[in-house]
Amino acid sequence: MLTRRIFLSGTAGLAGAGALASLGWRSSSARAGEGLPARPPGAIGVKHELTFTAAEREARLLGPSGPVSRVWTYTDQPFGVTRIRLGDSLRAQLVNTLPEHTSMHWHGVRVPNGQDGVQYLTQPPVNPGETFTYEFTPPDTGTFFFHPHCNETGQIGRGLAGILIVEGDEQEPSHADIVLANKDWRLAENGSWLPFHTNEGASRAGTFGTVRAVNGVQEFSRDVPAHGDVRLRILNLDSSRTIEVGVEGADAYVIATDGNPIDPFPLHSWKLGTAMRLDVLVRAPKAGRSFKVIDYFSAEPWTLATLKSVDSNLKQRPFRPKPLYASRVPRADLKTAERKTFAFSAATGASGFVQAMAQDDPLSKVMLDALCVQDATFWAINKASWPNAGHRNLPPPLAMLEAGKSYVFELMNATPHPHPIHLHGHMFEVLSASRSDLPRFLADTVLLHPKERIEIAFVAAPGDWMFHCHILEHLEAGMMGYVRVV
Ligand SMILES: [Cu+2]
Repeated sequence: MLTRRIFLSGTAGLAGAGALASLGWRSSSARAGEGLPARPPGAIGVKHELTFTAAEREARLLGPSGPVSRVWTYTDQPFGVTRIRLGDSLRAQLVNTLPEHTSMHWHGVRVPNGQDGVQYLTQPPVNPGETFTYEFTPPDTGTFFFHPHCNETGQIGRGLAGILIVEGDEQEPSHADIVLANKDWRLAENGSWLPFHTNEGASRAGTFGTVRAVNGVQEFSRDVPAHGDVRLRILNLDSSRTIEVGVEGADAYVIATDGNPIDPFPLHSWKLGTAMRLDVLVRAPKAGRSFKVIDYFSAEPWTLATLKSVDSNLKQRPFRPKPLYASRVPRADLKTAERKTFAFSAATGASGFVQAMAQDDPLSKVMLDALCVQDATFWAINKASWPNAGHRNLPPPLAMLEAGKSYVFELMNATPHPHPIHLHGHMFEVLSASRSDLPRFLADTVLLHPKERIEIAFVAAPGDWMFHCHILEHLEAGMMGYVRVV
């Protein structure tokens, strides 16, 4: 099942007493996640040898008595959860039994570039009948996921995504740890798939599903221990939909953004564009009561999950979440950081990618295929659109960076639509956002609102790293590029 450890034994309460502290934002001079406790020396890591078979499987997505749909998944169920601990290593074999090529991109995990799972850029496509083995030791704790990087609308649209949790960040164990993966299904009434890509959606805010779901089901609910501390790991795995997460019926604190620990602060609401995650700690109410996780971004508030308290041996006590152990992400030196500007806009028609690549550039030998992009181009980054099927070479990088050097990227949205912007292989600090009132936080994907300017800072790691909007139809229609770090 999708949860584990639903009832931990023992009654380890939170130490100390006192009224609910008002934590509020940290002052603007504080860095995201600074001042969190250091992690005690860890245990020796475990080696996990796992097999993920990308396959077509049957699922009743419209309910237990509904028709069968043919999902594409890595495991028996969509969005299977793999849990490891910090220091553990992963040897993950991808077996492709699908009718088209695929890969596994480890979203948010700071992997070596060769393990990043981007067809054509970091590895050859894994063709039908082939296997590919990924090997790495995740350097950070947190809530991550993995997915293919070509035909993302069609493959993720059918359910091809998995969740990776790296544990070891809790000073005090929570009493329940529940994954909530938001993803709509785009289904006809007979359970067959509707087109995942439409020009209408791709040129606007994306094509939306017809059936809302969390963890694959339409009304997700779960029992939790009364008065327990419930950790919710909320992932937005949808192709298009932005959600704005809140909790009703219980006190809730944000404890991590995209898996990165943050000084806990009360959750009012938090927007998650596609691919973004939020870890929340909720104090469950007394037995018989329930609390709800709500999406306020919908036309009407939408219940993502209902959590119902059942009898436990925990006592009522003050709720003051202890912060998670501090992040290990290297912090940019803002005094020496080099600034670069990226404008996200509609396609100009002028191709930024026609400049020829040097013959000896290894990428010039690599050809794109029609599976990675759609034939219509609507979007661009710095006036360059990711080439569609008519262009056989990868484009040149959007920027050349120096490994180990600090950068501030200024992201500017020149469109009337929000774009969740993702940089592979890094966690960056969100320094400022012109249209959002946000604390500083660490992230791998940031929601860039219409006409907004956002500054992010990071230390560059070597490799070719994709840099793109995570609305899947937007990246397939041009809003994608990469940076080269040498
Ligand atoms: Cu976009």
